[in-house]
Amino acid sequence: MRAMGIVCAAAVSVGSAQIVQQLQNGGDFAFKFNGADYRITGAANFEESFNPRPVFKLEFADLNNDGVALDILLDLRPFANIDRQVPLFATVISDSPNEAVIRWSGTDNPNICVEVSDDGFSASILITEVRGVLTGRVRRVACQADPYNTLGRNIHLEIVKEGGDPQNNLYVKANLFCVQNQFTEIEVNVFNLRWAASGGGLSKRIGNLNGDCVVDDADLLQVLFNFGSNDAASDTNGDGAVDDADLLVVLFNFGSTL
Ligand SMILES: [Ca+2]
Ligand SMILES: [Ca+2]
Ligand SMILES: [Ca+2]
Repeated sequence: MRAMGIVCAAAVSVGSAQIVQQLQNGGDFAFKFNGADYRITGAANFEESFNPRPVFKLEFADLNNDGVALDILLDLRPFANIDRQVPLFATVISDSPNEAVIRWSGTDNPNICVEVSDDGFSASILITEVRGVLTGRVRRVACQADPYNTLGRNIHLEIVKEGGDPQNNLYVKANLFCVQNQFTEIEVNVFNLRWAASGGGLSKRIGNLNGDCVVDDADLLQVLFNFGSNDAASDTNGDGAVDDADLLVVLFNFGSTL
């Protein structure tokens, strides 16, 4: 009877949690960049556009230790082939059981000389400053297949861009040819950002091994059939072994659904 009590409590807590907690529970999200425009001013002057990029997965972490584990490292490689990750820290603007608004923002001072190549622009530049802000509205949707086929589990949260350029932009300060003086300085303003994302779902960490919308006997059987092996798909805590710890994770969360 005691076990049943734990099972019921877990099932209720997932369904009624605030959206921010639900997004955090997923551990990561799929980010789709659909394009943007950018304006370069200073030592060079022109305007161009970024094309859409393939979907990539962004892991959540609490990088600034403020208790909100929704911070991300935005990889610049997909955008301009720049080997640098910019930390964007999450701020919760609003939160409820059905909808939340989250802002990711951060500043980075890499001081690295890189060869950038992108749609319409190619040069070596010294990047001195990167600033970014993304604002998204997170909405609860029916638990369903990940539309971007990236996370390896079903999702139940979609994230759409919230607000205009002030809430969604990227700024880069750099020097052409990696020579730092006033004659080589350029500023890059990225605007009209178009993006969308999806996340949430029930993660493997809480015992949803098959990636569907419930922790149930299918997950339990998967642990039992792989018990004693090192099957990564059945390893809830990622310690390389399928053992009683994983079995307990499934049992404690048994009945959790979205
Ligand atoms: Ca944080
Ligand atoms: Ca399942
Ligand atoms: Ca394990």
